[in-house]
Amino acid sequence: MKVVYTLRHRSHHPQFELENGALQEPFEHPGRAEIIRSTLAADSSFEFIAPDEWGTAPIEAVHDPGLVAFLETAWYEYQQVHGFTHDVVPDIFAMPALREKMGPAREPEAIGARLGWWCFETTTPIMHGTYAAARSSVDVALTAADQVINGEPVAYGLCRPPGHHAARAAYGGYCFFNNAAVVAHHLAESTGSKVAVLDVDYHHGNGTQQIFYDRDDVQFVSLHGDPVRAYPYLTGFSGEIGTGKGRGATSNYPLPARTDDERYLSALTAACGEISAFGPDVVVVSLGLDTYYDDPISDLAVTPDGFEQSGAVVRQLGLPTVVLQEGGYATEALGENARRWLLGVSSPEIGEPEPA
Ligand code: OKP
Ligand code: ZN
Repeated sequence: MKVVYTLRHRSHHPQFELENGALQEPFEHPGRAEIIRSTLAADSSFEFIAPDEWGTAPIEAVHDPGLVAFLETAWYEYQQVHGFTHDVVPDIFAMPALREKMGPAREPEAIGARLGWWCFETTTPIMHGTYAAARSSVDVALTAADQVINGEPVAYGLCRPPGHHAARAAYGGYCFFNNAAVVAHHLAESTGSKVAVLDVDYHHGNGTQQIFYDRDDVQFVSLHGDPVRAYPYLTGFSGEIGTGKGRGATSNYPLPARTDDERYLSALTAACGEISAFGPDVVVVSLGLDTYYDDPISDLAVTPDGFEQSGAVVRQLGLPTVVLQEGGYATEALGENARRWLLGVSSPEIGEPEPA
């Protein structure tokens, strides 16, 4: 299988995450992508290629150009005004409730306030190399999609930073640009095909869901920790099914804590049944491995065998498949968990029913 990777992800390396009112070691760090890279590199099933450069047009096809422009210059503007050398996070948020009865706000001019205009939470710091890394992550995703357009049955984009929380006009949740949404839109536009996005990250892919919520050419199907208890809390409920002509093209499977392989695979099989019914030409997988039983920020209970079987369930869709890395924070296990999922999705001998 082709693996698209670049070391440019390393220029985004948060010093901290501000969570629960405290600074803590970042869960989302360069070592995540590096352990996946080294684990796959040691297995001859995987062949590495570098990403092409795609520019900003495919990003601006799904994101507000103002978000792209902000992320391109935010660090430099912050330097000019404050001269700080540490990572920056917002200290004010543009809550619509603040201007209730007074009409909507406009984007502020002060850089500190602009941070809270474009960002929705505090665990996604910006530093010098953030924009370059986020752009490279999109390039990785689009290059993986290009492999599939050119006939590969499956390709893997080792994206970092992740993307599925990035909304049309807001970043957060470790995500800046929505790699899966950029790819799904690119596939739909450039090939005229119907696309399914299957999001198996522990956290609901609010950004991807939002971007396609009113569209009938891109389906969004997600399995995740129930937002009653799990980040991002505001989306991912089972009643969210799309709107307008997109009604029915969104499906959510909120899962209880400690969901094990058996129950996870049965939900995944149901989700894949909905994908087959939609009849897409290609599937994009947002591959979060934070459903792992030992993930430090999540509470499901999927094992490495469960990951391999999950990949096999997706392979049985029989569709060209673009797999994009999202979360997964049990760093030591992350490379092997990715390897097992990818072997499952690409190996005919895995997951076939036992001969009678
Ligand atoms: C990104 B991905 C909760 C803070 C959560 C952000 C988590 C982002 C997960 N107190 N911090 O979906 O793996
Ligand atoms: Zn996640």
